[in-house]
Amino acid sequence: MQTDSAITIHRSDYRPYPFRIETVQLAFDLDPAGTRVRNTLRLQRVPGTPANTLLVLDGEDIELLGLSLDGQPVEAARYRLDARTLSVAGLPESCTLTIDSLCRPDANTKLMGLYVSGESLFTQCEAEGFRRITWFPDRPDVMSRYQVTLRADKNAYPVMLSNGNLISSTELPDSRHETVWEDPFPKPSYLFALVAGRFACRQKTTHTASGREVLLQVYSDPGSEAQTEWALDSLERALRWDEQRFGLELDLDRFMVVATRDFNMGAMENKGLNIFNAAYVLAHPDSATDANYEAIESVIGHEYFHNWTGNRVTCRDWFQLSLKEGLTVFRDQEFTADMMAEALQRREEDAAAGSSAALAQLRAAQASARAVKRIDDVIALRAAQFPEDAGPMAHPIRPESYQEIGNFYTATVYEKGAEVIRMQHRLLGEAGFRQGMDDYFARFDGQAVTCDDFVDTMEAVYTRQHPGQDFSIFRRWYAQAGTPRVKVTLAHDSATQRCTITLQQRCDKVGVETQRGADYVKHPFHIPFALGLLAPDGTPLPLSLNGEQSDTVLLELREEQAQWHFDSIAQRPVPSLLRDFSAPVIVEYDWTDEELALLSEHDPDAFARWEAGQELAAREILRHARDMDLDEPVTLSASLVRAWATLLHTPALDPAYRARALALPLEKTLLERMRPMHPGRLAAARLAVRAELGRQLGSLWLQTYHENMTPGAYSPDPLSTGRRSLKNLALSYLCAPRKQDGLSLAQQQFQKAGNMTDSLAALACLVNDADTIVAQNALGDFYTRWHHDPLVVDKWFAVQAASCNSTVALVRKLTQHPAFTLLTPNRVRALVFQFCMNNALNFHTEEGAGYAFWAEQMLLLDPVNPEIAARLARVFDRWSLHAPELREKMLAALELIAAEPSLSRNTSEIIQKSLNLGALEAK
Ligand code: B3K
Ligand code: ZN
Repeated sequence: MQTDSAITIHRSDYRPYPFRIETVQLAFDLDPAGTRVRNTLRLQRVPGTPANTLLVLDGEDIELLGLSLDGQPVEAARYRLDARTLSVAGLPESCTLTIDSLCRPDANTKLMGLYVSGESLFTQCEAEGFRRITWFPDRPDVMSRYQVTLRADKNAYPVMLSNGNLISSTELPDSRHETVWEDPFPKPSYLFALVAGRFACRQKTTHTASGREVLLQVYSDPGSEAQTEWALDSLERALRWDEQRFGLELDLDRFMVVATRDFNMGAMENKGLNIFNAAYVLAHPDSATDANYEAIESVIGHEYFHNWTGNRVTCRDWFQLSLKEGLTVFRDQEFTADMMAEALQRREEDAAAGSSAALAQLRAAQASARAVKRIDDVIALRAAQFPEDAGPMAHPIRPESYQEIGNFYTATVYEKGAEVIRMQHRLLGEAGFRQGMDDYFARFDGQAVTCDDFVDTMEAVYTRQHPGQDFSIFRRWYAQAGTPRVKVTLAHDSATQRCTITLQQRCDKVGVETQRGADYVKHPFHIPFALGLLAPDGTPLPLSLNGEQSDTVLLELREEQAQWHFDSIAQRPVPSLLRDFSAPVIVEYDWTDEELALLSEHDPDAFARWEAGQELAAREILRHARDMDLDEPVTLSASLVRAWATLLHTPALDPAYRARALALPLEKTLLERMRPMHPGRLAAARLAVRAELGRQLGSLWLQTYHENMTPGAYSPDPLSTGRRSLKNLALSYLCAPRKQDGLSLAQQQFQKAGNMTDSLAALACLVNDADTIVAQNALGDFYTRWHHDPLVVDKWFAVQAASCNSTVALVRKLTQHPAFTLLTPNRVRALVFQFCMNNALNFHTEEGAGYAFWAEQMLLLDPVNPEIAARLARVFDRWSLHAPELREKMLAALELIAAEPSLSRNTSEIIQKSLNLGALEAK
């Protein structure tokens, strides 16, 4: 493994940049084989900085063609060039530096900097891609005003876009043309963008709250214009929502979204010119699923919201990444929840005119809409972030150190970061939080700031609300890693009718914390813990806390342990814990199965109600994974079957909610509770439980399937998507026992489906549970119909890669398919990631063929696209906790990669951390 690049950067290393760069002028002569860039910087030494201070600019994989200072070439003795920096000495206090350079977009497979996708040119600069375009202080606290001139062949690149406003558009000789763009807002280099190529554009004009006319545009491949309506509508909804919920208006005259097929992440919030992975822009009912529609709205919202939380107020350094990401994820989560509620509100009129059953359904959906969104977010957090927070990459939401910042766009920074914001929202209340946000913008607009700056503004509001209290303990969420565990003890005294709740927290050292020595002590967190109590018959009990009465109380745990008393409680109650998932913690409480069944039927908190049923299922699956002879049929506990039957029998519950309640917990979440870990066994146990629930409750599933049809034209509204999700869940249970009646239903649905959600759900059932020939025919038909649409071809790869019938041989063969390429991250994710990360049953086999396949793909992928390779490397984060027969083969695969001499900095950091921590844990 290369060691020279293993430099660790620490948060405490931060030093302000010694120069200001007021303006940047960039002129591009665009050509995929060699693009020339002229970069003209207006520089000013920061007052008080020594006159001999070197100017150090970042640059990578670019060729220097010329360097001049105030119009004169800089002599060689005055500058130094190495593989990562250009340093210039002896600069006057203020000057103009001009740098000419060359980059090769068509050789750029990393998709960072300027690159080619299809026939077009795109950029991606966050976090450190701008330095692959030109030399610059490529750090977020250097903010400048940009003017950008783009020149290219007019036939090949009829559209040329950059940030801000279009200043001019000029024809040039030799069928070339030029556009000039100016961004009126100072920005860091990571928000720079350009796009050039041939595009279709869907657009509309609208007015901001203050009455300014703005142009909204969505650009995509020619021919895909029928698929951008939802994205453009979503953009307008996002604009409206930010005005209404946060009082934040669009600050530019135009806002552009451009879709590309080749993109490392979901999308990028470049000022006024968002660049998107096509998967989060393009949608048509025939080819996109309900999940795609929801994701598009959410990602469009996320990037749009960054315009304030990220762009207007940005990060001082990359350790502060969660300042913008956690906050913006919180905002996009709220946006989705509000959009669901609003869409249901709009249905009121239709429903009022219809039957009382329709109205009842609508009421049920309205009652649980926010809980459904909350459940989905918590499922994702537990599957991705909890394991991360217990493994070698564990880090606080504000990391202390990194080798490669690209590795820190993590579930922790994003999703746990959003939870930390949500806790502040819960502690302050909606009005208090809004006040805090208003103060944040009033104080920091136009600046590059820290997480502490954000918490300061929230703390000021909290202290006004709760005199004498502050966020000094709360701030530990930013500094300490790991998922705290909260152990709950309930004592009841029937003589005094008093119930006492004790909360006790602990959080082990994780990740880099384990290497900080014995004198590094972790301190208790400030945990807002929402609690309710149910009488043994399921009735919610009124509780009083701080003089207020309510069914739910918010306990604020700040010490290692604290106690609360509740009086007038006649019988020992059943506790409903961590309602609405009020903090990102793990609850420890020994409910009996009967108590869980009671909560699953009666808990008025929709989240805790869902949680109770999930815990019943989790216990069942874990028990089988541990004890079961995998060849024998499973026997299910009566409580689980009864709970599932009750949920199926309760049509008054919203279908979307029931779909979540009746689904089984994810393997990734359950695996954290299994020692030693044996993902394959766990997957087999989960499948067996699903099949048995399918068999025992067959007629109820069938009835549910038929009751939740969605006739008529496709609509991605929450009522229809909820019904489809329940119907398709029922179908998967019906197919799980591999009986003909279920499979015939799947075949029928596959043949007649009027939308991709139903088509893909049926295909998945056939691929997983039908005979090979039936499955192959369905896959063949699907490919024939959709081979021209890359996003659907991704689905075709993914459904095979994730199938319980898949094998290493099959997946390896699919890597030879003409449609497979390592150059397109979506394709790699659809096949290689799906298999290695989402197919525990066939990836984690004892003979180790899956691990050999992983190593083979790592070695191919790392030189092509290190950012994506490093994500794949994380498959073995938890290697040392696995059963010995798996662990040894995982270690061998990791060591094989570690031995590669020219490994990227990205992958090297992941592998090294994994090996280091694993070695400690294995001791
Ligand atoms: N801010 C981008 C992150 C891109 C980083 C890629 N290395 C996406 C987002 O969170 O909106
Ligand atoms: Zn973001």
